[in-house]
Amino acid sequence: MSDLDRAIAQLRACRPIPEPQVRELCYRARELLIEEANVVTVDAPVTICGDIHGQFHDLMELFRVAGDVPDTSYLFMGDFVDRGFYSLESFLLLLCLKVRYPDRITLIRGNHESRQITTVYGFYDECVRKYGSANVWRYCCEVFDYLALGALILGASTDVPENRMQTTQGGGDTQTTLPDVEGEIECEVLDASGEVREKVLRRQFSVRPEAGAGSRISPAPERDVEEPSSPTRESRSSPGVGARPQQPQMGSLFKPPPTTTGALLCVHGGLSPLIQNLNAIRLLDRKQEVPHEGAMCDLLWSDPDDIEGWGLSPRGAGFLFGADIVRKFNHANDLSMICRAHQLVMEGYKEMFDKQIVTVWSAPNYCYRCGNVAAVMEVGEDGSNGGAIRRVGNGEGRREMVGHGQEGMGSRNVVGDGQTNGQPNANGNGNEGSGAVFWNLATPGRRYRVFEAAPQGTRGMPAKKPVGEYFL
Ligand SMILES: [Mn+2]
Repeated sequence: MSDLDRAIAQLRACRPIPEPQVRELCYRARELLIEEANVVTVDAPVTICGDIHGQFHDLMELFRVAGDVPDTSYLFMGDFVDRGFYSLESFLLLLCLKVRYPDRITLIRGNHESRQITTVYGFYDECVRKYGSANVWRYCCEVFDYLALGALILGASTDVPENRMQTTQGGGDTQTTLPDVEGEIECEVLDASGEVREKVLRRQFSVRPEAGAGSRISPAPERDVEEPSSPTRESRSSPGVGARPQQPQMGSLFKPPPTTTGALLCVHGGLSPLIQNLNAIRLLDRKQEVPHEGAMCDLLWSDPDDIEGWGLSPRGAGFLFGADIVRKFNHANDLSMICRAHQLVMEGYKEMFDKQIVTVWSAPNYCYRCGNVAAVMEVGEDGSNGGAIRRVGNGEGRREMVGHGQEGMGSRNVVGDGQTNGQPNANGNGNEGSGAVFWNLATPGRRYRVFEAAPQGTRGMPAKKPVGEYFL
């Protein structure tokens, strides 16, 4: 057994490793992370996780529910530390796994991976308490500076991913019986035991079991409830999920939903008014403490909100951004979805803006008192390879369709090199005037696994009340 495997075993038991080992680990982690781009590329299939906040036992529950590293490939969207009482063990375990299985786990930076924030919200105190000095905190902060700012998931499928964590209890299929439904499943929600809680068909129905009364099939809402309705917005919105089924009509504004999905951008917080494309993120000098303002700060601090355009954030850092900003950014960068964390959501995940952005939250019963459930999001791999858009996110509005004829051409305004398809959309080349219609890409097939806080033994109970405002 290597030293690293020994350290992993020790940390899995929630026992801190000695200071010289932390020093060595952080050194090796930095060597690895320095090679990563600001926006690291990750291939589907992958399981995407939100905030952990030092809730070590809940991180173990996450691995139990969604699979262990390296069997499952993971992407953690930051905020590993602060608030919970095991920031040290949580972060060091994730870091060990990163060094041990660099291609199976991706860590990106959250706003708490910062000297200033950890000094206020618990991680600094925890290190001093557990080691008697701030050395380990200092080593960890040096690693924070090297974490990537975002990740781009490529090769995602429009199908719900293969379920690798089937329940086996009862020796057979214990999946909740949902009525047979026709159509492609876009999204599926499972509980911690692997029972299907809800299935969403592409554009049509949401199906969920109801205790005692059998299953209920209900039409999906015309649009997400979060999105304010206005004629302008309606005409600009994606013809995808939530719209009424439309027959293919060449030349019409109302097209069938796109059959291909683009890349997914993962960041901790959200977008920035200073960032119009992914290359702008790639050009940042990230190897520093999180600045108080600017593009790097915004990516880690911003939140989506039901506003138009940009707004001031009540957090005092980053911005609020509306559906129009997200739609335009996703279109310009060939993204099918933005995944982010950073905000507590009671259901563990929340899709907004016609499913163009999702918040994933992975700290159940946040701060040991919020009563929320947590979730991870699984994205599958596009095995079909048909019509997949492989070159994405280059920020130049360039798109390629591979291996699709009429159907692909009709499904959105896809043109190789700046020609328009006789349809009123600028091909991402800047002239998005008042008549522009955005045909955004199909959302990826996805599965949310929802889980509750791990049972807390005496070790797991908080020793004191967490401090500060909940939304940080
Ligand atoms: Mn955060």
